[in-house]
Amino acid sequence: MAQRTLARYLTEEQRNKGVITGDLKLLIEVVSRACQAISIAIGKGGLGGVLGEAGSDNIQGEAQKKLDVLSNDILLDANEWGGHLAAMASEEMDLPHLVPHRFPKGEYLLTFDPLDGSSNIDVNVSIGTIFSVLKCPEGADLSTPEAAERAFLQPGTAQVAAGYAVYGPTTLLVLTVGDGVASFTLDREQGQFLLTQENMQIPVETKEFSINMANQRFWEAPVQRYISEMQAGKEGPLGKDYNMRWVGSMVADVHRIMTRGGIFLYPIDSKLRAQGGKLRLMYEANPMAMLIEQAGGTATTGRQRILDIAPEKLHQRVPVILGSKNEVDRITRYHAA
Ligand code: AHM
Ligand code: MG
Repeated sequence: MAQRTLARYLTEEQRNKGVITGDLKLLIEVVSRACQAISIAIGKGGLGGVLGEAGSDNIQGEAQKKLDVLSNDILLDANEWGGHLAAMASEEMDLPHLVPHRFPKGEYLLTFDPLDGSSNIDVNVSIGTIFSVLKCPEGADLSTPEAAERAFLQPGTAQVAAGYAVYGPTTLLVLTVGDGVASFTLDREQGQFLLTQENMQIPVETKEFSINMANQRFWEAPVQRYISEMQAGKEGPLGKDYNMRWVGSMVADVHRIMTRGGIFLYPIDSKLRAQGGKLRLMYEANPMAMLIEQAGGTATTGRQRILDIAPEKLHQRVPVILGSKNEVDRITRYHAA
């Protein structure tokens, strides 16, 4: 049987199932090509002069790596001329990027974290790109970047597509258009993504948790309780031994959960209280939550379904707990108790 490329998968979602429009298909193809370009740049590493600091800070006050800036530029350049987008927003830019007047404007909004897991770039550990697609509201004011921010402030339930690329031993694109989750592997010789898994499903039970234990002393009581119960293993109230994995790149940690289950937590803690959490809602938590739910998992702040949050600002941060349903449900109960 012929290999199913990403292009063919998307054409079938459009033509046979009517799940996506032609413009959304084009948008996702363009994003996938940008991810290929990012993958090539990452693969060159020290030989391509792409490692190290860029010498600038982003809106969150974090030092940008050269690859953060390069990946952001690749995504902007690839997406601004195709006529499928109204505006883009990124972790690396204070304000939305409007489509320049010389290009036609489309009906979609794209948000992305161009290179997630920045602290892992220079040490050759898996990193990724996360993206989310929204429809631009009718009559939205796109006259200035400041005004355009409002168009993006839609809950995660409004996303029409979400995905991530993970740049690991292989480069993968994991995608949902609201019709389950499919995973594509980059064939480097052909230069295209080929479908390698359809209908990804997260096991409901797990024996694996993912959290930065260095923050333990700052956690709230429900998280303290849940993690200590897992650490207590077979002899504890959960009656089984758990293992722990923390890559420190959300894409890699989430991809492991998409593949074999688990629970990922970047909860609120006393250190993060003022800023609301560590991970960003619009281009980290929301796209991951959509993918996780589409694969049968659950994603919450502990107190609210992530996809239901009404965003107040573009770079808003939120607590994130996601993964295997039964485990996420347990810690949600602990938050309610
Ligand atoms: P980034 O987008 O600047 O790379 O930050 C987000 C990353 C996530 O990928 C990861 O889960 C988390 O930050 C790791 O944080 P920590 O270094 O506190 O473990
Ligand atoms: Mg990130």
